[in-house]
Amino acid sequence: MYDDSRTPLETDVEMRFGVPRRDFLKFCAAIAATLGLPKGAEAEVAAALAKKERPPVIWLHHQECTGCTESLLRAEHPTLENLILDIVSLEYHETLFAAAGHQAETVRKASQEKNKGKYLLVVEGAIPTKDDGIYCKIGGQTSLELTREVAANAAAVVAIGSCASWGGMPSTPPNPTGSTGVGEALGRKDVLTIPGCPPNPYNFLATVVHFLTFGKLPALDDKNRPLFAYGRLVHENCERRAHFDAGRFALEFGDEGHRQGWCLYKLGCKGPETHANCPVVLFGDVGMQSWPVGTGHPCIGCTEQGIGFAKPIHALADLKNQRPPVGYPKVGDDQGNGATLGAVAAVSAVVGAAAGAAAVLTKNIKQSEDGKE
Ligand code: FSX
Ligand code: SF4
Ligand code: F3S
Repeated sequence: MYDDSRTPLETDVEMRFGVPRRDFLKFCAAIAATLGLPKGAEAEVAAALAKKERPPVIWLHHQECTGCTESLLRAEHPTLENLILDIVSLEYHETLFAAAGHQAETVRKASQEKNKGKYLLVVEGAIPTKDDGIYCKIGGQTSLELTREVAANAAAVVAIGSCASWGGMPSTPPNPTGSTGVGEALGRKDVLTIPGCPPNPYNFLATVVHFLTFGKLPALDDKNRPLFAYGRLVHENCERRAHFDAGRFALEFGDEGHRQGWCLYKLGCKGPETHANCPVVLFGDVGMQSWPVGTGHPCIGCTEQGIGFAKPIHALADLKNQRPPVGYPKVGDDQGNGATLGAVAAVSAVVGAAAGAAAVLTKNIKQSEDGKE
């Protein structure tokens, strides 16, 4: 039945985004929540997204696997094509462009000229700097030359993924091409970073939405990561945290503890020293366990420079947080067995602490370097 209660703006939004108004508002609410905005801010987000002006974006690729773009393609709310067509104006993207060769480069140059000082430069992949950067060339220019040229007139530069943020996988020793991140390659301290291999697409979407809604980039930490996404350790929000606090660890892949969903700390989980919102935001919109630890794999610290791709996968994490969360997450089976595993784990934590077990478990615990507990 035709719904004539909608305003022209709302009808316009439905037509532009190709989704029902209710889904559009749900997306705005989810993004507002990801950004940590107060209740009611979703209306501001919706109003900003409904505006017709779309910021021009030039997206460059260098040394990488294209997983960053792939993870964005897997974001469902909205899908990338909605994002491209309706939230930003994607002027140049090597993977998604239909054009190639001189045609593509001409479009990029024209956009740089037309949108001088107004476009957003998004960089995916590390930049080789050794031997004048000859190890990666696009359209006859080295990555270094191309990025310098496009960055010169950009309103802001965003490094998406760990490769672009600090070098990531391509920069692992012996780093034969001298790979590094965008900020270091350009000698700039103002490059916003969204690390992760791949990064969570919602963190990128939320950053763009923040830019559109408030006209500025979100608050950043000392590594230029948005605080809304990287302000907390993975360990602080992990669904297995109750097991950690109770001292229940998987000791081998496939052992009883692993199959029961116990803590992966002793298998090398780097959640206790890695800042990211993976357990809260999840990946791929496929269900409650769509993140590394949820699938039974230890966090490798992919968002954290000096941890991901640097520290051996089996090495134990440096614990930065010794306090249990205020409320314990519910863990596992509550199919009529009385107490849930989470409740059992919580009780065990108290008993364990009373018995002095916690002191053994947290022997190497130290305060976080940044002063947070
Ligand atoms: Fe790097 Fe992105 Fe890892 Fe891959 O392109 S952060 S290798 S997921 O794709 O840059
Ligand atoms: Fe979760 Fe890893 Fe922390 Fe265990 S060590 S609670 S698996 S983040
Ligand atoms: Fe990366 Fe760890 Fe999240 S490996 S994706 S930071 S859980």
